[in-house]
Amino acid sequence: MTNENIPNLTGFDEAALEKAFASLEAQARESAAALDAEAFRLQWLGRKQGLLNEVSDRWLKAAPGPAKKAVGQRFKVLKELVEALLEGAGPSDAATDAALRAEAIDITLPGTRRPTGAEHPITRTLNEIVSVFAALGYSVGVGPEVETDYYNFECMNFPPGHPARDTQDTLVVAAQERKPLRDRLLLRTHTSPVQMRTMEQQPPPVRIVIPGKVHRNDAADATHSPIFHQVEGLCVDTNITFSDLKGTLDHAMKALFGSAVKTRFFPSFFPFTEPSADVQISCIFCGGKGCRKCKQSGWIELLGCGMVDPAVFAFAQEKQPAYDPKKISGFAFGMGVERIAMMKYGISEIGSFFAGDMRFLGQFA
Ligand code: 2U9
Repeated sequence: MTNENIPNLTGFDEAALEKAFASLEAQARESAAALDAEAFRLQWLGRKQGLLNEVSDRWLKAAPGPAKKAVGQRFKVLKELVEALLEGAGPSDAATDAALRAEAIDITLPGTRRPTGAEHPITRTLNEIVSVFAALGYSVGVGPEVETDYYNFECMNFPPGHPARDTQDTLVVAAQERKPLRDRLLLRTHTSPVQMRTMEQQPPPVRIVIPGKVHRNDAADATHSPIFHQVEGLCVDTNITFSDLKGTLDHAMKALFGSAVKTRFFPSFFPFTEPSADVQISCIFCGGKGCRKCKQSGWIELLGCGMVDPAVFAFAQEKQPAYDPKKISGFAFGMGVERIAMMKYGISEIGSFFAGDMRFLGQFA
């Protein structure tokens, strides 16, 4: 736009002034939108070539006496509009500099603190247990948390309708009723299905530990949670005896709780092992003298174990004939990770592991 855009006024009556100033206001708004602030300022407020000077010279000063006041008032409004548009116009280089300076990083301010995470106490305990067996040459296996009835129960020697199924408080997947029982889906109640899947994949010898999450429809209390973690182990080879089982678990408990710990084995029952045993360790709090933690007995029950039942090997044999109970034998064991972590860290509520309270978790950082 040049100064030729300022036409001569055709008259000084209200209507002519209204039309002339309205047109200028529209031009000012257009320019403000199109130009950066400095170009806009020069165009309208420039000392020599500025359009407002031109308007002042050609309209205001040229106005006849009686019209001067009306032109002057409208000129003042136009000038205020131009100044207001300048305030809000696109940034000049100088304005950009100022804005950047305002946003610049102040290197004298303290930095943003990003706290480092830490291993969850369950993960840590689980890894510790796994490491003890890894050092004995065991591999680590993983498998699905949603299992079939066959792998969770049937092949583990819980036949359909077996009362021991009830003791597992199983959470089942909905709408499975039309499938044959063996294919129905459920949340695994133990990690044993992974051992069976491993045997189906490879002939003996097998030495594996399976850490993982399991689910039971248990009411939550200080020591029970419907989700918890297990580490189970399986060793299958020729001539594996109950002595191998005792020696392995005695070593594992010493590695986990200190070399002074003793173990003892009591008869127990599991559908998948025969014979079965519960394992106690000498109380790690009182050294076996008797205290509140061990209910004055000097012993704490920590895990279960046994020799793999020939009926379980018979299921493995359907896919791997080498699991012939006449030729091989094996032991298995299982332990609850939460229970061990609670003992190791002196935690009284199992729910603390899953509540996500940073005051609890932060103690393990
Ligand atoms: C196969 C054969 C046998 C796994 C075993 C236990 C004993 C046991 C419990 C400990 C506390 C579960 O976490 S807990 O609630 N487990 O006592 N588990 S023997 O036996 C197997 C596994 C796989 C093929």
